[in-house]
Amino acid sequence: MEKVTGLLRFVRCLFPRQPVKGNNRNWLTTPFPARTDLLLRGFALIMKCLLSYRSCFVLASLPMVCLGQATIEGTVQLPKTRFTPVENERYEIVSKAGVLATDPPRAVVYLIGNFPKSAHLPSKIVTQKDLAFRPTLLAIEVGTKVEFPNEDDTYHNIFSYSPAKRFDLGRYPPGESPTPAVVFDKAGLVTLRCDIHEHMRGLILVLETPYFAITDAQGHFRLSNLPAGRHLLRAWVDSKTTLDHPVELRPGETSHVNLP
Ligand SMILES: [Cu+2]
Repeated sequence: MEKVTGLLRFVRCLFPRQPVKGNNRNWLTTPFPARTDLLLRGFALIMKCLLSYRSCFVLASLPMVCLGQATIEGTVQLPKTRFTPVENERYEIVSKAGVLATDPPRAVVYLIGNFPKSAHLPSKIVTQKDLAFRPTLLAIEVGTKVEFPNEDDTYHNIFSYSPAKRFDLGRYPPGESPTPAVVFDKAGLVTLRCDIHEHMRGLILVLETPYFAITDAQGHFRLSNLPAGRHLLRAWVDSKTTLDHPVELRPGETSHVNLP
Protein backbone atom coordinates (compact mmCIF):
# COMPACT_ATOMS: atom_id res chain seq x y z
CA MET A 1 0.00 0.00 0.00
CA GLU A 2 2.88 2.39 0.83
CA LYS A 3 4.23 1.84 -2.67
CA VAL A 4 0.97 3.02 -4.21
CA THR A 5 0.76 6.06 -1.92
CA GLY A 6 4.39 6.91 -2.70
CA LEU A 7 3.74 6.59 -6.42
CA LEU A 8 0.73 8.89 -6.18
CA ARG A 9 2.72 11.48 -4.23
CA PHE A 10 5.42 11.37 -6.88
CA VAL A 11 2.86 11.86 -9.67
CA ARG A 12 1.27 14.74 -7.75
CA CYS A 13 4.67 16.43 -7.39
CA LEU A 14 4.87 16.45 -11.16
CA PHE A 15 1.41 18.00 -11.40
CA PRO A 16 1.01 20.54 -8.59
CA ARG A 17 -2.59 21.64 -7.89
CA GLN A 18 -1.86 25.37 -7.73
CA PRO A 19 0.03 27.14 -10.45
CA VAL A 20 3.38 28.49 -9.31
CA LYS A 21 3.34 32.30 -9.19
CA GLY A 22 5.63 34.13 -11.49
CA ASN A 23 6.38 34.12 -15.21
CA ASN A 24 8.07 30.77 -15.16
CA ARG A 25 5.01 28.98 -16.60
CA ASN A 26 5.68 25.69 -18.23
CA TRP A 27 3.98 22.25 -18.27
CA LEU A 28 5.02 21.64 -14.70
CA THR A 29 3.24 24.71 -13.39
CA THR A 30 -0.01 24.38 -15.33
CA PRO A 31 -3.06 23.89 -13.08
CA PHE A 32 -3.64 20.34 -12.03
CA PRO A 33 -6.60 19.06 -14.06
CA ALA A 34 -9.45 17.83 -11.85
CA ARG A 35 -10.08 15.01 -14.34
CA THR A 36 -6.60 13.54 -13.79
CA ASP A 37 -7.09 13.85 -10.04
CA LEU A 38 -10.28 11.78 -10.27
CA LEU A 39 -8.53 9.20 -12.43
CA LEU A 40 -5.70 8.91 -9.92
CA ARG A 41 -8.13 8.61 -7.02
CA GLY A 42 -9.99 5.88 -8.92
CA PHE A 43 -6.74 4.09 -9.65
CA ALA A 44 -5.76 4.30 -5.95
CA LEU A 45 -9.16 2.96 -4.88
CA ILE A 46 -8.92 -0.01 -7.28
CA MET A 47 -5.38 -0.80 -6.07
CA LYS A 48 -6.56 -0.55 -2.44
CA CYS A 49 -9.43 -2.96 -3.10
CA LEU A 50 -7.16 -5.38 -4.94
CA LEU A 51 -4.54 -5.29 -2.20
CA SER A 52 -7.03 -5.72 0.63
CA TYR A 53 -8.66 -8.57 -1.28
CA ARG A 54 -5.22 -10.21 -1.59
CA SER A 55 -4.55 -9.59 2.11
CA CYS A 56 -7.84 -11.28 3.02
CA PHE A 57 -6.88 -14.27 0.93
CA VAL A 58 -3.41 -14.47 2.49
CA LEU A 59 -4.83 -14.12 6.01
CA ALA A 60 -7.49 -16.73 5.36
CA SER A 61 -4.92 -19.23 4.13
CA LEU A 62 -2.51 -18.55 7.04
CA PRO A 63 -4.09 -21.00 9.51
CA MET A 64 -4.06 -23.67 6.81
CA VAL A 65 -0.35 -23.18 6.20
CA CYS A 66 0.75 -22.55 9.81
CA LEU A 67 -1.54 -24.83 11.78
CA GLY A 68 -2.06 -27.37 9.04
CA GLN A 69 -5.25 -29.01 8.01
CA ALA A 70 -3.91 -32.23 6.64
CA THR A 71 -5.70 -35.48 7.38
CA ILE A 72 -4.59 -39.11 7.40
CA GLU A 73 -7.09 -41.91 7.03
CA GLY A 74 -6.26 -45.57 6.91
CA THR A 75 -6.25 -49.00 8.44
CA VAL A 76 -3.87 -50.81 10.74
CA GLN A 77 -3.71 -54.51 10.10
CA LEU A 78 -4.60 -55.79 13.54
CA PRO A 79 -3.52 -59.24 14.76
CA LYS A 80 -5.99 -62.01 13.98
CA THR A 81 -8.39 -62.72 16.79
CA ARG A 82 -10.69 -65.59 17.60
CA PHE A 83 -13.45 -63.09 18.43
CA THR A 84 -15.51 -61.48 15.72
CA PRO A 85 -14.94 -57.74 16.08
CA VAL A 86 -18.11 -55.87 16.97
CA GLU A 87 -18.50 -52.10 17.09
CA ASN A 88 -18.60 -50.59 20.58
CA GLU A 89 -17.50 -53.82 22.13
CA ARG A 90 -15.30 -53.61 25.19
CA TYR A 91 -11.81 -55.01 25.23
CA GLU A 92 -9.41 -56.00 27.93
CA ILE A 93 -5.66 -55.99 28.43
CA VAL A 94 -4.00 -59.37 28.13
CA SER A 95 -0.44 -60.47 28.68
CA LYS A 96 0.95 -63.25 26.51
CA ALA A 97 4.61 -64.21 27.01
CA GLY A 98 5.22 -60.82 28.58
CA VAL A 99 3.62 -58.92 25.69
CA LEU A 100 0.77 -56.62 26.66
CA ALA A 101 -2.00 -55.99 24.17
CA THR A 102 -5.71 -55.30 24.00
CA ASP A 103 -8.01 -58.22 23.35
CA PRO A 104 -9.70 -57.97 20.88
CA PRO A 105 -6.86 -55.98 19.29
CA ARG A 106 -6.83 -52.21 18.86
CA ALA A 107 -3.94 -49.99 17.84
CA VAL A 108 -2.90 -46.47 18.79
CA VAL A 109 -1.88 -44.46 15.72
CA TYR A 110 0.16 -41.30 16.17
CA LEU A 111 2.21 -38.78 14.23
CA ILE A 112 5.85 -38.30 15.19
CA GLY A 113 7.58 -35.00 14.44
CA ASN A 114 8.90 -31.83 15.99
CA PHE A 115 5.53 -30.44 17.09
CA PRO A 116 4.84 -27.86 19.77
CA LYS A 117 3.08 -29.28 22.83
CA SER A 118 -0.63 -28.63 23.21
CA ALA A 119 -1.20 -25.32 25.01
CA HIS A 120 -4.10 -26.80 26.94
CA LEU A 121 -4.17 -30.42 28.12
CA PRO A 122 -7.59 -31.46 29.41
CA SER A 123 -7.61 -33.94 32.33
CA LYS A 124 -8.57 -37.51 31.50
CA ILE A 125 -10.45 -40.07 33.55
CA VAL A 126 -9.83 -43.80 33.98
CA THR A 127 -12.75 -45.18 35.96
CA GLN A 128 -12.81 -48.42 37.90
CA LYS A 129 -16.14 -50.04 37.14
CA ASP A 130 -17.16 -53.71 37.40
CA LEU A 131 -13.61 -54.52 38.55
CA ALA A 132 -12.12 -53.24 35.29
CA PHE A 133 -10.51 -50.05 33.97
CA ARG A 134 -12.59 -47.87 31.67
CA PRO A 135 -11.17 -47.10 29.22
CA THR A 136 -8.88 -50.10 29.25
CA LEU A 137 -6.42 -48.40 26.90
CA LEU A 138 -5.86 -44.67 27.07
CA ALA A 139 -3.56 -42.60 24.85
CA ILE A 140 -2.48 -39.19 26.17
CA GLU A 141 0.06 -36.46 25.49
CA VAL A 142 2.97 -36.03 27.92
CA GLY A 143 1.93 -33.77 30.80
CA THR A 144 -1.72 -34.91 30.93
CA LYS A 145 -3.40 -35.36 34.31
CA VAL A 146 -5.46 -38.50 34.86
CA GLU A 147 -8.07 -39.05 37.57
CA PHE A 148 -8.94 -42.55 38.80
CA PRO A 149 -12.47 -42.46 40.26
CA ASN A 150 -13.79 -45.63 41.92
CA GLU A 151 -17.32 -46.36 40.68
CA ASP A 152 -17.49 -49.87 42.15
CA ASP A 153 -18.98 -50.72 45.51
CA THR A 154 -15.66 -52.07 46.74
CA TYR A 155 -12.21 -50.63 47.51
CA HIS A 156 -9.49 -50.31 44.87
CA ASN A 157 -5.78 -49.60 45.10
CA ILE A 158 -4.40 -48.55 41.72
CA PHE A 159 -0.67 -48.56 41.18
CA SER A 160 2.01 -48.75 38.49
CA TYR A 161 5.58 -50.06 38.47
CA SER A 162 6.20 -48.88 34.90
CA PRO A 163 9.40 -46.83 34.34
CA ALA A 164 7.38 -44.13 32.54
CA LYS A 165 5.30 -43.57 35.70
CA ARG A 166 5.52 -45.17 39.13
CA PHE A 167 2.74 -44.40 41.57
CA ASP A 168 0.54 -45.99 44.23
CA LEU A 169 -2.79 -44.37 45.05
CA GLY A 170 -3.36 -46.48 48.18
CA ARG A 171 -6.71 -48.01 49.13
CA TYR A 172 -9.72 -45.82 48.46
CA PRO A 173 -13.43 -46.47 49.00
CA PRO A 174 -16.35 -46.55 46.54
CA GLY A 175 -17.26 -43.18 45.09
CA GLU A 176 -13.87 -41.67 45.77
CA SER A 177 -11.31 -40.27 43.32
CA PRO A 178 -7.83 -39.96 44.83
CA THR A 179 -6.33 -36.46 44.75
CA PRO A 180 -4.24 -35.00 43.38
CA ALA A 181 -4.70 -36.49 39.92
CA VAL A 182 -1.66 -38.34 38.51
CA VAL A 183 0.43 -36.33 36.04
CA PHE A 184 2.04 -38.45 33.31
CA ASP A 185 5.20 -36.47 32.63
CA LYS A 186 7.27 -39.01 30.69
CA ALA A 187 6.60 -40.75 27.37
CA GLY A 188 6.15 -44.51 27.45
CA LEU A 189 3.74 -47.31 28.23
CA VAL A 190 2.25 -47.41 31.72
CA THR A 191 0.59 -50.58 33.03
CA LEU A 192 -2.19 -49.92 35.52
CA ARG A 193 -2.88 -52.55 38.16
CA CYS A 194 -4.88 -52.94 41.35
CA ASP A 195 -3.35 -54.21 44.56
CA ILE A 196 -6.70 -55.69 45.63
CA HIS A 197 -7.89 -57.21 42.34
CA GLU A 198 -5.05 -59.14 40.77
CA HIS A 199 -6.77 -59.58 37.38
CA MET A 200 -7.28 -55.83 36.74
CA ARG A 201 -5.11 -54.45 33.92
CA GLY A 202 -5.13 -51.12 32.15
CA LEU A 203 -2.72 -49.37 29.80
CA ILE A 204 -1.85 -45.73 29.32
CA LEU A 205 0.31 -44.86 26.32
CA VAL A 206 1.99 -41.52 27.02
CA LEU A 207 3.01 -39.82 23.78
CA GLU A 208 5.22 -36.87 22.84
CA THR A 209 2.74 -35.72 20.22
CA PRO A 210 -0.65 -34.05 20.25
CA TYR A 211 -1.75 -36.09 17.20
CA PHE A 212 -3.02 -39.59 18.00
CA ALA A 213 -6.09 -41.81 17.79
CA ILE A 214 -7.16 -45.32 18.80
CA THR A 215 -8.39 -47.48 15.94
CA ASP A 216 -11.80 -49.10 15.87
CA ALA A 217 -12.15 -52.88 15.99
CA GLN A 218 -11.49 -53.10 12.23
CA GLY A 219 -8.26 -51.11 12.54
CA HIS A 220 -9.66 -47.96 10.92
CA PHE A 221 -8.34 -44.61 12.05
CA ARG A 222 -8.50 -40.94 11.10
CA LEU A 223 -6.15 -38.18 12.24
CA SER A 224 -7.17 -34.64 11.32
CA ASN A 225 -5.89 -31.05 11.78
CA LEU A 226 -2.34 -32.28 11.22
CA PRO A 227 0.57 -29.99 10.37
CA ALA A 228 1.83 -30.19 6.81
CA GLY A 229 5.31 -31.55 6.19
CA ARG A 230 7.29 -34.76 6.37
CA HIS A 231 6.58 -36.82 9.48
CA LEU A 232 6.49 -40.41 10.67
CA LEU A 233 3.22 -42.21 11.25
CA ARG A 234 3.47 -44.94 13.87
CA ALA A 235 0.98 -47.57 15.01
CA TRP A 236 1.36 -49.10 18.46
CA VAL A 237 -0.05 -52.61 18.18
CA ASP A 238 1.19 -54.16 21.43
CA SER A 239 3.97 -53.57 23.98
CA LYS A 240 6.53 -55.14 21.60
CA THR A 241 5.14 -54.18 18.19
CA THR A 242 5.00 -50.87 16.36
CA LEU A 243 4.55 -50.23 12.65
CA ASP A 244 6.06 -47.15 10.97
CA HIS A 245 5.19 -45.33 7.77
CA PRO A 246 6.78 -42.04 6.60
CA VAL A 247 4.24 -39.50 5.39
CA GLU A 248 4.41 -36.22 3.50
CA LEU A 249 1.38 -34.11 4.35
CA ARG A 250 0.07 -31.15 2.36
CA PRO A 251 -2.33 -28.55 3.75
CA GLY A 252 -5.95 -29.31 2.98
CA GLU A 253 -5.23 -32.78 1.65
CA THR A 254 -6.15 -36.22 2.96
CA SER A 255 -3.53 -38.98 2.79
CA HIS A 256 -4.51 -42.63 2.82
CA VAL A 257 -2.15 -44.91 4.70
CA ASN A 258 -2.41 -48.58 5.49
CA LEU A 259 -0.05 -50.11 8.06
CA PRO A 260 1.86 -52.20 7.21
CU1 LIG B 1 -9.29 -53.07 42.46
